[in-house]
Amino acid sequence: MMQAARQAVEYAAHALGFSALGIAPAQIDQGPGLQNWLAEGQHADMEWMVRHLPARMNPELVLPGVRSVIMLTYDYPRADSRCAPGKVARYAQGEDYHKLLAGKLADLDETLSFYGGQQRCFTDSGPVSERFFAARAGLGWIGRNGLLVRPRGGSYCFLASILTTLELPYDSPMPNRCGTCRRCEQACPTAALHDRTCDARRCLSYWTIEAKQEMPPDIRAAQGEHLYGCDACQEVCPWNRPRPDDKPVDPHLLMPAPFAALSPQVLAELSPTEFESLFAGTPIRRIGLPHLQANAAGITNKPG
Ligand code: B12
Ligand code: SF4
Ligand code: SF4
Repeated sequence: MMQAARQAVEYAAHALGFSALGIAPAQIDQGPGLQNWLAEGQHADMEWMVRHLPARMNPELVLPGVRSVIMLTYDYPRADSRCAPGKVARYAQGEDYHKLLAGKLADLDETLSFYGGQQRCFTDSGPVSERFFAARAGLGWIGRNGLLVRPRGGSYCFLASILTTLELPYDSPMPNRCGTCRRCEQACPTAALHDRTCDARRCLSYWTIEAKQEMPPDIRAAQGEHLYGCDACQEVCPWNRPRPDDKPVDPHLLMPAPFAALSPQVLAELSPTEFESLFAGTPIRRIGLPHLQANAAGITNKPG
């Protein structure tokens, strides 16, 4: 019966465009990594991470009776589609993935309910250690850039999680294949990577997206062309090189042509109406116009 539930959810996930699925037991020691990271203040001002800690450490608090965590990957583009200066992280080039994946996860929830399961589904939105469970579910390993890296497909993917009360057949973790490579650590413009995670206080992704305060001068000096997010620690990863068997990605995640061509100078001068019409329904809208303008100004105001 539980093998049948696994087959059904795998089949449905594949049909919905997920690139892989793995399953881990829910009650499993996650180690001290997250607590230590928080205790050192590496979360900067993301205080919600502290509030989530008990639930992150104990999935039972998120879904009573939870037995399994189903982890899924959904691929986003490997190519940087901007033709104007100013880099936008690949994950944020198209539509908002939270909305795109929510409907698909609701379909998988329905499939599992048919087998008697109760579920809670998340993608980057809930108190679940998504990278930890993805690695434990055998989808890849945690690279020195802190991300889940897959032997086929590298790290350019979203993770989504389904907590379920069903006890499903589990997968085994795979060995770490970073070897002696340290390209990601060397490529990080702000030296934010240590011990297979990044220190948000130094990470350009944090400063260009999440931060509620002004970028400090040393980070501003290292901002380079980064307009929204940062892929520097992924661009250099050998596992992200294009492969002949790469499948086309969901067209909803591709960058619309008008945005691809807008220079940081033009973005810094956008009106609220123009901002809405360009970015409604995209991850970029979340940061709001003033933050995008500050990021754009940080690129254009650099001494030549
Ligand atoms: C907070 C957060 C951020 C913060 C903090 C970054 C960080 N260091 O985690 C900021 C805003 C900086 C950020 C940036 C980015 N993020 Co982010 N982020 C998150 C979020 C919400 C929580 C991550 C977290 O808890 N971090 C704290 C660390 C300590 O916890 P952890 O990474 O889960 O670490 C656990 C494991 O790694 C494990 N562990 C550590 N070492 C080892 C070793 C072994 C052997 C094992 C088994 C386990 C293990 O222990 C830890 C505790 O459980 C997750 C979604 C989620 N709910 O998980 C997305 C998430 C990690 N982010 C994601 C992405 C795409 C990014 C960016 C690439 C976006 C961009 N292009 O700008 C960058 C990459 C930065 C980087 N190199 O990490 C994806 C990653 C996809 C992938 N392939 O891994 C996620 C999963 C969102 C999603 N659902 O798709 N992010
Ligand atoms: S996202 Fe950029 S700043 Fe953050 S750890 Fe990776 S390379 Fe460094
Ligand atoms: S760049 Fe090298 S060290 Fe970093 S994640 Fe990729 S393989 Fe691992």
